[in-house]
Amino acid sequence: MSSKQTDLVKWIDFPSLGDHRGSLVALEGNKIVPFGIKRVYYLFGTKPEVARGFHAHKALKQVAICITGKCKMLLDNGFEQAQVWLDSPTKGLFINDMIWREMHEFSPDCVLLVLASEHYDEADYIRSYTEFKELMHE
Ligand code: T46
Repeated sequence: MSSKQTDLVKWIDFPSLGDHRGSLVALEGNKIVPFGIKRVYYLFGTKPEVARGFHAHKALKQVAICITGKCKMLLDNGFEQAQVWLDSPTKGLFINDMIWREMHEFSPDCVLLVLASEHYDEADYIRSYTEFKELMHE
């Protein structure tokens, strides 16, 4: 394994604090979420035939959670790929830095919540797959 190659699929199981009224999941930075949370955003109104992502981040770490519905996440560390379904509000997918990601096959009801370790910074994006592969293999 190259020193740059990171594990692709890392799930975090969130405890569900349920009672007769329903369920509740609490997400705390630097506890169950393995970084301080600086930003939260969510995708909704997505379309099954419209894929998103197609980039990597130089430094950003994220946890993605499908609160409702489902979508397929493709992850690529420059050496291997994995595809997983995000389909549970009690499971988070940790996405490390320098991982290419694509989101496909959103269900019409999908709400994808993302917790991010940094504020938004377009300069942190690598939007060329060729450049990403070159960086991972140099
Ligand atoms: C990621 C996947 C899972 C902002 O202004 N602030 C933000 O915090 C974000 C995330 C986006 N934007 C702007 C940038 C674009 O003009 O919102 C627009 C859509 O963003 P983008 O095309 O990057 O969206 P996705 O769905 O391709 O990717 C997003 C995140 O950007 C990315 O970090 O990992 O969701």
